[in-house]
Amino acid sequence: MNKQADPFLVAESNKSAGPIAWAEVGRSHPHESAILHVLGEATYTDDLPELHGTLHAALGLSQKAHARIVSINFDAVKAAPGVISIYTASDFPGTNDCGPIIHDDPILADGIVEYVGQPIFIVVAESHDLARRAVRKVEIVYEELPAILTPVEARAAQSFVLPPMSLKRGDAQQALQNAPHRVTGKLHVGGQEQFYLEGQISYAIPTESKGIHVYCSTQHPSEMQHVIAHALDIHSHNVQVECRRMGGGFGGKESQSALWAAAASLAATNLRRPVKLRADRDDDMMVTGKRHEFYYEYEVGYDDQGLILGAKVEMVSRAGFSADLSGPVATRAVCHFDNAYYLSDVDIKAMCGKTNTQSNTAFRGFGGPQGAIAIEYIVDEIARNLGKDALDVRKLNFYGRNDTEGRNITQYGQKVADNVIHELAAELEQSSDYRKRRAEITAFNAVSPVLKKGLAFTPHKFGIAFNVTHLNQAGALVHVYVDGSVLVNHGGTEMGQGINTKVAQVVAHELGVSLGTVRVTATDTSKIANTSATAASTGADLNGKAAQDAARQVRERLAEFAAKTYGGIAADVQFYAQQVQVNGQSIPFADLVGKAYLARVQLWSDGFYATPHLHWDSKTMTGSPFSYYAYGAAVSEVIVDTLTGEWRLLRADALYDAGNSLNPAIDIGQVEGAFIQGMGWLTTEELWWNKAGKLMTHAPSTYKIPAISDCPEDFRVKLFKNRNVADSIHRSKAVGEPPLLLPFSVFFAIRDAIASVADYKKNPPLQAPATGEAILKAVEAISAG
Ligand code: MTE
Ligand code: LUZ
Ligand code: MOS
Repeated sequence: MNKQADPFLVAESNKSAGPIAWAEVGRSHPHESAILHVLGEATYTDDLPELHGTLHAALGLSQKAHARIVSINFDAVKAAPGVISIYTASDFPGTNDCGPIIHDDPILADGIVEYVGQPIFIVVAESHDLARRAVRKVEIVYEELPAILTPVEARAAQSFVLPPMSLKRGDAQQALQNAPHRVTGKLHVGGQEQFYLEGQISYAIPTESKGIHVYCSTQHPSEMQHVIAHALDIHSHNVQVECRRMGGGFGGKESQSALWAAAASLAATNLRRPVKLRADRDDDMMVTGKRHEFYYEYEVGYDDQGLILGAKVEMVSRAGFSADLSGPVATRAVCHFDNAYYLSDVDIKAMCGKTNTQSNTAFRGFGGPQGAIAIEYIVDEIARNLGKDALDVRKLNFYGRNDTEGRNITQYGQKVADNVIHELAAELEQSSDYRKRRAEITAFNAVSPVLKKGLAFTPHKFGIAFNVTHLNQAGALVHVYVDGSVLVNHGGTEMGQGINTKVAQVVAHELGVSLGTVRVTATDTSKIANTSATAASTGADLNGKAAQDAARQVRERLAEFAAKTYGGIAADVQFYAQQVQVNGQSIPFADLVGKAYLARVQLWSDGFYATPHLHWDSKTMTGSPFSYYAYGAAVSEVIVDTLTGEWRLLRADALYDAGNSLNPAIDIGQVEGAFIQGMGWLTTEELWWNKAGKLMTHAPSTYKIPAISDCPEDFRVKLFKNRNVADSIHRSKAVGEPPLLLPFSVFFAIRDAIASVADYKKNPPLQAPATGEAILKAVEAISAG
């Protein structure tokens, strides 16, 4: 992998030169837990020392996709070794529900089961192993009901978890009629398992007077607190939820950690003993929701150059049996159907198909990738129909650069005020040698009958902010201790993405101290109240701003104290390189803090941030839901064996707009990770349910995520030099989700390689994931006749 020179190291070596050169943000600091990760010393929930008397739970799961439970016989479960107790839906003193928005999501099935894998009961036993063995001994009599197993079936039956959504601008029908050319088609894009390395887990410890302390691997401690409080019918102030870190979340622990947290809490409260519930991989995959699979039908009109004149699309997602976050996911899909392209006349419909399968949920990109891949598929077809290079058609359709150029209002009415896709694409086209390699590949394919190479360039534009406006808020606490060391707590959660490192950098920078003196503690609902999920890529944006606000208040008090003590005015006091510059004197930060304490200056503060200028009308699907856009593009080159369907990614170049990156090393890591994860989604990761609705790909033996050997040997990831137009934290941009769209280029490179079989004259009907089987089918389809 190519490492780019770190421009920020220059500033680092200069750091005694003064406040201009000194910086703790914008530098490639290692992840705050990097050493612990490598040594295996980072504490995950299951690594916490267990309290004396800890018991272990396991869940009993439905074997039917849709059925009425006629009877349950627990005799053999009760008689199994080590079993302490069993709980069912009726044992919740409060509401048996963990739905994050709509309350249609039972924690334990009550009378009716709606998918294979749905939890029905909890068994508590003396060990994890005994609990797991005992649950299997249950005898359940079901009366089977008709099941809906695919989104297409759901649409046919008008079975939806929410009313369908619609967004129209202009007159798509008229535009289609007037267009010189039209393309129509269908596309199917599969779902994806989050496959966090650490599975779902909660460890619930009863505390005095109805209290409960829950250690939970979750992106959303406050939501866990609410669900537990409602389920147990106690106040939120009785519930403390804590998460030091997750071994990955990827959206899968935004809402769906709640079931495990509530189940463990119910058992712990009843037994007055600590209870741990840890899912093994198969149970985790059988129970929890995944990325939404989407099915699209589209009709698009375009001119001789490939300019899109009108577009109609209908999308239906696999929501699963309950709503969960399917509504906001579909909304984000609708708001990303444009991707980087201006669509003057559009008619978009989105439906959340209710199916008797796992309730699908957040996964990196949150519907954005599903919206954008549809238009990319269409643009790819337009280019092939016109015999043009797809990059040229893409560029032609890009949003306008500015007001003068126009073409800069999205289909939902937000102005694209920060467009850099033209410059970014031009830079990548150059640095990747796109044109030269295109010619080489065409020449290679002409003489290679079986092995075919493919190349594709795909751009993205991704809206940053929760599309549910009120979620765009965050809080933080900054404590400066008398010795000058700093402790930070914020509402975000660490899932490996480096939020704690970034927030610590922001605080260190604000106080002018080195990163080493700042420590970030576990996320805890008793410290910051009413937090949003760490999601929508906004973690560092929101919590960074909140922590900066808190640190600024402490600094201002210190500046005032310094001016009072040493002379001069507070506004002139500077904090950098562990020193405080006041009235011509340089005082070590820790010395000033010690003196301020004796003078009874408050050395800690809270901070708060709410993203400004956001609004959204969900009825008309219009407004300005995003704070800004993050742009990127990638070029991928593949080689495909058209006889076996095997393929390799030979080289990938990615350019990502992280604004003024807070930490270039972490951001490059995020881009690399998202790229490979997205590549898995579109290629090898296939979710497959059998005719009875049972997910058969529920372990790594049958569900193939990318391995290190699937990463391209030649992987060139760079950050685009930019500065956020929006007033984000140090003008950086979010990085968590958007780069998941970069490996669209892998999928379209595979499609390009397949197209060469028919001399680039036909559109291969390649569906995602492009498994070996899907590739062979597409080759066969265009080879015939
Ligand atoms: N990176 C790692 N290592 N592990 C994760 O679970 N989740 C992704 C992304 N990057 C994830 C990750 C998702 S889905 C989101 S929304 C963002 O991180 C959340 O973190 P941030 O907002 O702080 O970037
Ligand atoms: N919207 C969004 C959401 O854009 N991203 C999210 O993760 C999310 N989560 C809950 C509700 N809306
Ligand atoms: Mo990320 S899907 O917003 O947790």
